[in-house]
Amino acid sequence: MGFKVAIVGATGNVGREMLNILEERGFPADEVVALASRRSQGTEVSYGDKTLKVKALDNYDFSDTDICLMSAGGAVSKEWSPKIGKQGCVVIDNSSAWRYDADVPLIVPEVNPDAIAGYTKRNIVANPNCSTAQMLVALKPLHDAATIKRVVVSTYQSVSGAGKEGMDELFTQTRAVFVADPVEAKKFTKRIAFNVIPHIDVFLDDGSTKEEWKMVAETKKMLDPKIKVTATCVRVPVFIGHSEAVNLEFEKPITADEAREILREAPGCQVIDKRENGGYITPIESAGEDATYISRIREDSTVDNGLNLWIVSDNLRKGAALNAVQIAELMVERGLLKPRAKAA
Ligand code: 11C
Repeated sequence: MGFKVAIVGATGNVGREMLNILEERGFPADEVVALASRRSQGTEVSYGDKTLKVKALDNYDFSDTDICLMSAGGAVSKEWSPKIGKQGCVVIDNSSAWRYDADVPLIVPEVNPDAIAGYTKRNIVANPNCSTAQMLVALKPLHDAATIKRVVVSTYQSVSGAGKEGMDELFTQTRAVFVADPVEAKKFTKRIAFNVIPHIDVFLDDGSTKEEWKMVAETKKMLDPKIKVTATCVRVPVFIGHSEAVNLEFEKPITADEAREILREAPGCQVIDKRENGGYITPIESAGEDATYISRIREDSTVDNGLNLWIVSDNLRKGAALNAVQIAELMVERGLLKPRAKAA
């Protein structure tokens, strides 16, 4: 007997990708249910060669559902995840609502799989922010080898991180520029077409943004609370794929060649690092792929034991939907989930 899986937010960018990935990876689901707000009730979404009709979240009974993959934003998750968890259904939540709660594990399976055991307190597991997830897939094996002291990261984040509206805005503005129509900014604070915007999520009192703060807090929770992290997060006119320029300072010496060899063997990582024209990854090539790609691995001689990396991944997959499905797979592998049928 397989599992009954519900996807909340099934009509969004990440929800649709969750359905694709469950099917592609052959997740042992007997039944998959697509849920969303009443507004989307009846919308059709694809799950492999099946078409699912979206049902309304607010009158769905979770008592015979085993796993809920939730990607409906923080407010919906705050309200619904505890109620769903109390019905015995494990919630794997893609929002930031529960990530920093001490009773909720925040998991990237390649980084901190053992922390999954903590899910029992609330029946909720949190999925990290996309920028943190891909960075830590690459940093974990290097931290194990030489102990990272400090991370300086600048991100180049695609518009799909801001949802379908973000993608539509890049498309519409680009077309408007070409046909000399007025360019309107709605989703983003400034024009994104042919521009970059150093602002993602809200501003905090210290001048950083919440997106930057998330990279700090989530790295400390998942990898090591002793690591110092400073981040600058920037939106760029790319549809899919987040890129990151990362500077690392280690406690112990590590050469670029050693780092390259470690990353070649590391789970989830793919090294593309030829020092020639085009011998590196760009976000376009990462779209639709599962790997976290690492290029431009080189020593930084301006600090002791310094390295620079370029890290790219599909933000909708490893940064969101794939990681959520991998968490569900981890729970199945560890025998933490057992299919349950509705009591007769
Ligand atoms: C972006 N990283 O690119 C964000 C999207 O905390 O899960 C994901 C926000 C989050 O805009």
